[in-house]
Amino acid sequence: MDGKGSGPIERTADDILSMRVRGAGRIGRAASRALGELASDYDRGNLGNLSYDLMEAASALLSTRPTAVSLRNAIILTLSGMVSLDDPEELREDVFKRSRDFVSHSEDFVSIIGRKGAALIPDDATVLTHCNSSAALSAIYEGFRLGKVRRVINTETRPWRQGHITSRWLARNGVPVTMIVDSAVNHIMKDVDIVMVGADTITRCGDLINKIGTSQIALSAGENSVSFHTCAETYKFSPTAYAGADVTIEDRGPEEVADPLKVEDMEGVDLRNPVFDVTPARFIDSMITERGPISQEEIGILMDEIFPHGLIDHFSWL
Ligand code: RUB
Repeated sequence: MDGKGSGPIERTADDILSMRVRGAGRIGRAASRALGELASDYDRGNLGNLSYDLMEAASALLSTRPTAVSLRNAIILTLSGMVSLDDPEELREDVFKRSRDFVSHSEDFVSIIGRKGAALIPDDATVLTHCNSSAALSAIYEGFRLGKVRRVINTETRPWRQGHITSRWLARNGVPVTMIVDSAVNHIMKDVDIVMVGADTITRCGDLINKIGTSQIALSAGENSVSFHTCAETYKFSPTAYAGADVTIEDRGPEEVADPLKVEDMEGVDLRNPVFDVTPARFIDSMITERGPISQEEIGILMDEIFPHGLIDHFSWL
C-alpha cells in the first residue's frame, strides 16, 4: 500500500486492532497521523498513485474499529483536500498539513473540554466515571485542581478493564479514587453527585454510543436524580447517523469474556462480547464539547459547519 511493507498505515491499523491504541480520540489522532506520515514519506518523484494509496489506507484504517465515528471523521477531515486538489504535490502537502492540524487541535480540545466540563462539577463532588476517557478525565482533573472533586468512583470496565488504567492515572495524580466492579454501579449511585463519561459517537439526535455499560450507568443516574454528562470533542459527532440504532456496535471475540484457556470448556455457551452500547439522548443532561455544552438542536448546525456541503458524499466510497 505505501510500498514499505510495515509502513505507518499497517502499523497503526495493527495498533488499533490489538487495542495498543484505544479510546476514540487517540484512535482518531493515530489514523490522521498515519495518513500524514504516508503523505510526507511518499516518493515525491512518483506521485501518480498517491490518491489511490490514500484511499486504500483510509479503508484499511477504518476497518479496524467500526463504532468510533472519530476514526471516520478524522480520516475524512485529513483527506478533505481530495475533493478539490488535482495536483498530487499539492495534495501531498495538504494531507500532511491537515493531519498535523487535526492532531494538535484535537489535543487542545481535550484541555478545553477539561475547563468547560469542570465548570459543571458541583463543590465537594463524588464523580463517577466509566472506562478510560481522556476527555472525561480532563474535566475531572480540572475539577480536582479547582478543589471541587472530593473523590472519583470508577468502574473496572469488563472485559478489557480499562478502568484499571483510569484508577492508576487518577491515583498517580493524587486524586482519591475508588474502583468498583461494573455491577456495583446501581448500588453505589446514592454516593455519587455527578457522572462524567466519554463518547465514541454521538448521533444527530443526541444518542450517545460509549463503552458497554454506559447505558446502565445513565439509567441508574436518572433513577437516582444524579446528573449524567458526556465529554466529547466535536469530531465525535456523526454527520450521518441519526440515532443510536444507525451505528454499528463492535462485537469482539469470546476469549475476551471467558478465560482464553477455557473457551473450549464453555461448549454449548453462546459467548457474546458487544463492546459499546447506546444511551438514549433523554438520559443525558449535557454534551460537553470544546465549544461548551451543546444542545440536541445544535448538533445539525454543527455538523453542517464541520462537514461542508458535499464533503461526506465525496467520501461515500469509505
Ligand atoms: C473507550 C471508550 C471511551 C471513549 C472516549 O473504549 O469507550 O469512553 O472512546 O475516550 P475502547 P476518549 O477502550 O474500547 O477504545 O475521551 O479518550 O476519546
